[in-house]
Amino acid sequence: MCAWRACRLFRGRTCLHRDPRSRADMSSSSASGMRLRVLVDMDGVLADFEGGFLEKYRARYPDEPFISLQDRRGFWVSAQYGALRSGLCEKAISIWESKGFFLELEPLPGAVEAVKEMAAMDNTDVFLCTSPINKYQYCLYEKSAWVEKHLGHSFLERVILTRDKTVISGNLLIDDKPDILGVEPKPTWEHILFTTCHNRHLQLPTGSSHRRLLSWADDWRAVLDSKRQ
Ligand code: DGP
Ligand code: MG
Repeated sequence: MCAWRACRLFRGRTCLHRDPRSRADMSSSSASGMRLRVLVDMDGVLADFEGGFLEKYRARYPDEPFISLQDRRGFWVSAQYGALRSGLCEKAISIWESKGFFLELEPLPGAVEAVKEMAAMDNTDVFLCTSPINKYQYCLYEKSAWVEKHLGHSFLERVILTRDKTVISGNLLIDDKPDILGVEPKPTWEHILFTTCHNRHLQLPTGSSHRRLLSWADDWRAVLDSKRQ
């Protein structure tokens, strides 16, 4: 089947666009009937948001106190900096609102390799599901540019930018944010908490069905397999 479909746009223009399901593994998917859809967060999971933030914060504000990665607690960086000293909340925000911040983030160890391997697996659809900051001037562009730079052009088909991940359907969501809330009270995905400096010490509620990945060296393949049963 042709990978390119013609579609008719408003005002009668016709364009060609690539069908994201037109991959070689489509035939094997129809045999098993079950495709696994994995949503993978970017900041704190693929891209080293915390490390990049700390480096740039210390360079721009060398005389201000800072919070080492070991001492980071809580998802919101600005909240912890604001509690440290008045005025630091705004200074923290100024870092990720700056040009180049998101594009220059380093990939976390093993992240690029893991996502590429995952995307090449049979019956597996990977999407990058990330929440942009509201100051969109640089962030929106740079998140896509980061994906192209580190994962390649084809992964641009896989980028989902949303402030509410609960409305996105999938089997798994690998994300470092402990509480992923939104308008959908029962998201379709199971949240796998990806461990990073701010959630490392967090005690997951007893009896909670929350599962963790400690890093990309952890057995993410087994997590995917557990959902294929
Ligand atoms: P995600 O990784 O998709 O959950 O995106 C969360 C975004 O929020 C990411 O760009 C990091 C950013 N972020 C981290 N701490 C703060 C904060 O204190 N305030 C704001 N506005 N954004 C933050
Ligand atoms: Mg994140």
